[in-house]
Amino acid sequence: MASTKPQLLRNLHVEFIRSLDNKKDSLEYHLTSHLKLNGVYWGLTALDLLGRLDVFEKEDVITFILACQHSNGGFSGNVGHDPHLLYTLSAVQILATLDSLDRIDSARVVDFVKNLQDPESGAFCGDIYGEVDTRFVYVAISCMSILSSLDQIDVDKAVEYINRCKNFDGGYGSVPGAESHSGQIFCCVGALSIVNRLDTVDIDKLGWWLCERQLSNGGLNGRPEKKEDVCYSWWVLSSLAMLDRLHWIDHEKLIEFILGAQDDEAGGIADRPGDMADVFHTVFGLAGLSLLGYPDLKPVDPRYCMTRDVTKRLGL
Ligand code: GRG
Ligand code: ZN
Repeated sequence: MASTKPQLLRNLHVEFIRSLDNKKDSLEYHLTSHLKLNGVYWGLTALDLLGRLDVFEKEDVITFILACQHSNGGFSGNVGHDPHLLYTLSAVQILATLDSLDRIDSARVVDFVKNLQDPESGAFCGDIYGEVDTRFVYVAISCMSILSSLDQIDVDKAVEYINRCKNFDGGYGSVPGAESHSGQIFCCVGALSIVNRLDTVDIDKLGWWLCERQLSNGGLNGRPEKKEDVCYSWWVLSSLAMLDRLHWIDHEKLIEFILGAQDDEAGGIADRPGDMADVFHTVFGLAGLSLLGYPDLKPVDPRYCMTRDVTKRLGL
């Protein structure tokens, strides 16, 4: 009997991403226009994983990115919005993926990032309004590493701050004392991995906590008692990959869960089977499948969420 196993709907996903820019009249387009730059990074990385970067008009993308840069060096999520660290990393990742980092004055970007570090605590704010979160430590470290400028920030202080966010269960939260969450764990483990300080992680305890995120339907949740969600196939798996504990997860069951969340008519991947697909869950579903060794996807770098092609070219 023929196998009924679901397959990756590669061409449909390419069409789904291609169509995102044509939906300018939709409510969804307007609700997400403030983070368009993030959306471009997710779509571009999904296409790179699929080996289909040709779908994007490179010069159009670069023109848009350059229009989002501000005089202080930071990037905003769309033209005319306020600059923020989150969009600054996406801009740098997009340009790195397009092999076009030489199109920006990276010294200005470095200045923007380094000015957001608190010299006392080592933490980073996301922007001038001062919200602090381990996401921003990761973003700053990833960005500086891609721009070969880690020496421009206080890495030891940043590591100290991350260690203050470590919990009794081996995980990390958004600020000291906050509950462990897989998204924040990716940020802390990713930052520590980039700066070669995984020696500060309680690897077996954290690896155990992370593999306990797999539920009986194969999907992963982000913390105990929560629902499974395809994006944790990235936040959890990439952390396990950096800790060299990827084999602690049931690969077959997770692959089946991710493939079951595909939209088999319009393409794209949703947070869980039956929900509406979006580009965020599409890229993290594909990146998760790549870590699981699914065929014909480019290898992804668990530290950066960019293909190994890109990080190798950068010498990372
Ligand atoms: C380059 C990949 C990459 C990332 C940049 C922004 C960032 C750095 C990382 C975000 C990490 C993070 C916090 C991810 C979690 C996102 C998410 C699904 C949040 C939902 O949280 P809750 O509490 O959901 O609403 P649960 O699943 O706990 O119910
Ligand atoms: Zn999600």
